[in-house]
Amino acid sequence: MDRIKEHFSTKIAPAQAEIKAFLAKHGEESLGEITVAQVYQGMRGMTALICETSKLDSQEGIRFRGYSIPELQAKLPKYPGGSEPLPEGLFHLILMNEMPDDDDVRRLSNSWARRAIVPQHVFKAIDALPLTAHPMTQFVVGIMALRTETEFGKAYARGISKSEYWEYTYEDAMNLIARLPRVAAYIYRRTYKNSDHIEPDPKLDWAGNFAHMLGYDNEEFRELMRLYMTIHSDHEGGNVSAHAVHLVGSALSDAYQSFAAGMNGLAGPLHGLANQEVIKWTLEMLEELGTQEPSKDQIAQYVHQTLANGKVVPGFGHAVLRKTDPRYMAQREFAQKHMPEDPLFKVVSNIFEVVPGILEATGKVKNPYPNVDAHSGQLLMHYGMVEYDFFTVLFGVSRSLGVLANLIWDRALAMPIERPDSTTTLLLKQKFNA
Ligand code: HAX
Repeated sequence: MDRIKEHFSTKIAPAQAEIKAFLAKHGEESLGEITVAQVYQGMRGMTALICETSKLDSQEGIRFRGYSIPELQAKLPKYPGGSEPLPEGLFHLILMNEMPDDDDVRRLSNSWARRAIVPQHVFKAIDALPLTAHPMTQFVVGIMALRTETEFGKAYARGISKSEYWEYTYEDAMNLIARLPRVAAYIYRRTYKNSDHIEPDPKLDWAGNFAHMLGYDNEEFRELMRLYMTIHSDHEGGNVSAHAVHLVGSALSDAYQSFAAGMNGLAGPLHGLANQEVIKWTLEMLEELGTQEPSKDQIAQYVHQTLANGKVVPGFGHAVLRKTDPRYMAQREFAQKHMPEDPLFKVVSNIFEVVPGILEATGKVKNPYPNVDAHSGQLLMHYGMVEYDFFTVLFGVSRSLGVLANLIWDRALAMPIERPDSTTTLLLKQKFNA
């Protein structure tokens, strides 16, 4: 057993015992009532899942194992000479519930570099798709093609004890995390760079190597990738991608199958695809207004037009958050530090000032403030990554850290198959004599 796995294995029995004792004492207590509206309206605010790795507060935003993003930026290990947190550290923190040191992070970088070999048939499966296939479609095909490597699937077919499930899930999760940057970079280079592929550099960290394989080898872009991969990783358990992975995994579908399900959820425009929609909407606005420096009045007019056309303003609003997303602020600070004069950053800043007031005035948008997706595209565009259809794939690579850490815990804690109850309008009306 490798050292990381061995370290994780020591966490399982105490966590199981803690939950068992808690359930024995408080298992029958109520967490509150479920209203009819909640059942019809996306289960909003209904506590129905356990996610140990992170927790979202509507006012404050995300905390990973109790740490806010600014705290992570201060405390997580950095690449030598760098100032952004390393995603390896984030993964260690959320999986182990322990702040990592430099050795922990180096061990993870090395483990993922060792595991990063992608079989040729994965590239062939992607190559079978037309270049017009959306990068998220190519990504999901790549993930499913990787599934030939499933350790869990093979072990289950052989016949293993329930107590061993986590071990094979751990192997699949670690292999998948290690291989995703290669698959994602392959899709990028194939689709936009004439299949001029770049070999990995195993001496680099996970995110730095990803930047390198994408073809962006300057240190600032690597730093952006480290930050990006850290802050997009996990957003508690109920968002579409996290919940989809947990749900599908609960049927003992393996990490590849579960993660592919989550990525199909991330590919929806109300979720992760919003990061491409934001930049598309912004560029369309600039084109329609015929200027790269629109005034706040011009932006306001365009926002009103978007709403009048029955569309959402991408990058704004959230199902849980009721304040500006700290992930947005972390990206804004990166822009202020590295590219304060970037014209597109100025447009994004003006949108940030204009949109909340307009959305608030509609009287129906519960959160008028920007979410994580309102800023990421501008940062990528600044470094020349202009192919915005690809942006959700970057989000997906990062999201693997959170959802797969959770999947390992799901199997370690022997979480059962998920099967909530459903009802019908007729039954509800009968229940309330309506
Ligand atoms: N622009 C226009 N209208 C919006 C809006 C926005 N940005 N956000 C919410 N609304 C509308 C909703 O469409 C809804 O309208 P109807 O009553 O006519 O159906 C109404 O306001 C109430 O919605 P809500 O309760 O405030 O929001 P929800 O919890 O239902 O939805 C969404 C949350 C994020 C899906 C929503 O705010 C939205 O569509 N935002 C734009 C898309 C986006 O940025 N998505 C990314 C979210 C973050 C994320 O997951 N990233 O991956």
